[in-house]
Amino acid sequence: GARQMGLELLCQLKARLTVRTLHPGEGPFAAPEWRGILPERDLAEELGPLQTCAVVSSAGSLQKSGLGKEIDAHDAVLRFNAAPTIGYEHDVGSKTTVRLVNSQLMASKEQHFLDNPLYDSGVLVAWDPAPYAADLQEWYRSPDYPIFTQFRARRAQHPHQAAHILHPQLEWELWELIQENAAEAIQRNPPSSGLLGTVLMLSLCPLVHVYEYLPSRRQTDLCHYYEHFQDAACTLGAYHPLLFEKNLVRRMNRGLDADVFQHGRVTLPGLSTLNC
Ligand code: NCC
Repeated sequence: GARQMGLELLCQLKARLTVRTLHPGEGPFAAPEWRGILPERDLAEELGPLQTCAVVSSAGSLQKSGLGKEIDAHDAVLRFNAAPTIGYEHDVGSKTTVRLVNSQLMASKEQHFLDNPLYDSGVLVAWDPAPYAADLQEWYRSPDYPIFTQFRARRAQHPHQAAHILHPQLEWELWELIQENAAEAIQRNPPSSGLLGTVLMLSLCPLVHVYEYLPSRRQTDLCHYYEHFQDAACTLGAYHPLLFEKNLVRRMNRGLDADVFQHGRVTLPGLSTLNC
């Protein structure tokens, strides 16, 4: 039945995905300008043992959710890009354990990635849309946005904050899985930060709740809970194959459909708990 299919999907994730950050000294990161830049410890060591993790999408439908307390009760909370907590605690909580940022944001003048205090809490994990099937060298030569210079600049200004770069192999491994499980050809762009962050937490945590990635009854055209900007593409996708990603997560959900509808909450078992 449907639940069995969901477990099979999760097992495919576990068997096929490379969920890790870059190690010091590998490939192009052996160059002298990278000395001391990439962390010696991986994310799992950095965060210590975790039982429950929350992934908080940036969707406008988090407004008036009242989910803040529930979100903060998790051992670790992952947030995305420029999503703030100050002023939005009631709906999204105040704890930030990991912040996943895309390279477009890192390079954008308006976002002030190097000095906005928004980026000071938690461990940063940076990612960039790598060319399809590229190796590290090829990606290093032509990232989508200047992730590498920005990452080094951030490390120089904040030497005590842990910061990682996501291994880009994950993007296209996930994309292949999304494509195999879709009924039509999807756009050849990497998955959204939302799915990457969810999979990252599935690799670190035995129990993961994802909030407002699958839209609840509060679904709205409001793009983000923290901005007056309306665009249905934020929820359904344009560049990212969002609709297809979300369909995959819907099938993997172990929680009730009513929890999605009422609370925007998806429940997923961590990859380490699966007996595949
Ligand atoms: O908007 P964004 O995403 O930062 O949102 C983070 C993740 O939350 C989920 N989401 C968001 C809004 C919404 N209405 N529904 C949702 O489900 C998505 O899973 C999304 O990934 C990104 O994925 O990195 C993205 O980043 C923004 C933008 O670069 C950053 O916010 C920085 O300003 C992209 N927006 C634009 O390029 C204009 C967005 O396409 C993807």
